[in-house]
Amino acid sequence: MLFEVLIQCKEWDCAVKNAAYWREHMNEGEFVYALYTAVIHSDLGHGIVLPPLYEVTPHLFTNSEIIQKAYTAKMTNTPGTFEMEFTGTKKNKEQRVAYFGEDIGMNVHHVTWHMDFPFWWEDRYGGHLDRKGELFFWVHHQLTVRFDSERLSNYLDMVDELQWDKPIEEGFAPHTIYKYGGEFPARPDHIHFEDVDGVARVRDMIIMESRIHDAIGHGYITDKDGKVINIMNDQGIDKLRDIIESSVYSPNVQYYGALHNTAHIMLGRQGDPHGKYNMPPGVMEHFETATRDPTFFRLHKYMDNIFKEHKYSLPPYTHEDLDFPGVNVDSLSIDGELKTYFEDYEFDLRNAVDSAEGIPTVDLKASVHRLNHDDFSFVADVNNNNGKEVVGTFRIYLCPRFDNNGERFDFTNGSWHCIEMDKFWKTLSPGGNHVVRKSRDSSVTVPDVPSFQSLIDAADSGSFSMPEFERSCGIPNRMLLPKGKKNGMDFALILAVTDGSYDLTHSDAESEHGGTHAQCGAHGETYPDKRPMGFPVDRHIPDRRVYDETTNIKLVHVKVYHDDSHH
Ligand SMILES: [Cu+2]
Repeated sequence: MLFEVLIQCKEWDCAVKNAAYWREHMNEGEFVYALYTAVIHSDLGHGIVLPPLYEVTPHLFTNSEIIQKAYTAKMTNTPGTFEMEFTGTKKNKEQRVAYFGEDIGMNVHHVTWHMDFPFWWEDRYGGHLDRKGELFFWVHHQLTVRFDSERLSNYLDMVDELQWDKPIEEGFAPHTIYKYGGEFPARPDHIHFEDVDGVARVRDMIIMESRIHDAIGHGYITDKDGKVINIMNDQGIDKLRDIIESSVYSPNVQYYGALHNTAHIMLGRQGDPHGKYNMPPGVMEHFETATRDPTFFRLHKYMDNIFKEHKYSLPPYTHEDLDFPGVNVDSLSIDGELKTYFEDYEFDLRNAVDSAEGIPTVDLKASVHRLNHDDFSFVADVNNNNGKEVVGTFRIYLCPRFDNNGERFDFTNGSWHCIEMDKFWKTLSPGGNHVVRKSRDSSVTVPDVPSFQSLIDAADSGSFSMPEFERSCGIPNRMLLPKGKKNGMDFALILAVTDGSYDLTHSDAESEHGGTHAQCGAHGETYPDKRPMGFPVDRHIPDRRVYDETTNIKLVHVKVYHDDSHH
């Protein structure tokens, strides 16, 4: 309702006065969600930098131990900084990778992605969101492969997919509390899925899943009038995702249901499936908190395998599909060292506690461990023998080479686990081109958002121009690299340079399209790249010689190191 009100405001006054009024009259979680989503999508929102959500609703980004300490500190008027530990103990091997699912910046990326591309979006709000379904596939695929890589660097097997008729292996004790409404419910290990009253039966989930497998097997979706929509093409993934999420873009929600959204609620309610204990919604039911629960990644592996089934049913790329005649990548290397480390970072907890007129403000902070890496550059020598300027699309991927048993991935399985590092366009002069691309400029990432207080200070000072922070969707730049190993973790680094005059949907080759387009799209515009997301490693590769013989694609081996001396 509030989003409808705000998005229909044509004047600043209308938006601000409604926001001020509803702030006093609505549930604060709903208010924040509606306001953020409206600022992102309204024309009136240009130039606004939204404060980091972990400082607006800290309850959803930190654990109950920290919140208790903050309450005590506030009541006793004692400022404090509280060190935040990741949920659980070392007895739980999943705890080794909790730094990823509980990373405050990664969670902001995930929430904001869902605000940029709401499942309930209708085009009457402000136009069609280009390739929303495919972006959903791609951003969650990337979270999945990234989590797997983090697991490998911590000597854990990659995630197994969730199955409705098998026990949910990992339990989860969230140690997270709502501001109003009690503790998030916990779930013990090895429980069997139960039907959830008022949501779905387990059988319904299996039926929905099999209808989707049928669509993939047939190569078409059936819309609500019985018309057939072909998915055996580049656009198939977009349509498939629309029916799985599902979004308002689904052509047949009656038949295909909403596998993804319902699965989140099913998982969130397994601690109290029949409402016997009056527990509030689980972490899986909020975008802010979902990735804290290891089953988030099981669920998304399950979804991801459905997409893989579709992608691998398409014909493999041929040499002609991949080739960029006259362009050779002669060398590919890294300037600097690929090195990760953990750092401590403080964020403000003042919004976690209540305040009132006349009560002094008390400085309250949480200190968290965050993954970071040294800056580096990708360096490539690209030869253009076309005798004229051409535009190249540069796609860079980093792919783990070995599984947790030290078994080397073959080309086709390994390529499905590739992590997107960057995508950009460059004009190539005739002859040799020495291309240097800084890690900080990656179109997959966003820089650290300034703190709420520094945004308030900037606004108070009257000079406020921070276009680089306007978008919060994107992997935090400090997390561009997956965690390495002390003695180096082995990756394949792949650069594919393809023909920009074919791929690029815009005319300006050197534009950065808002900086974070690879997984978040170019805001309000057509997705800049015509090719399927994940190209050219998104399909079955029965014969790797097709790639080896394509001179505009280069693969080299690199190692990512982890420095654990930092703290
Ligand atoms: Cu999600």
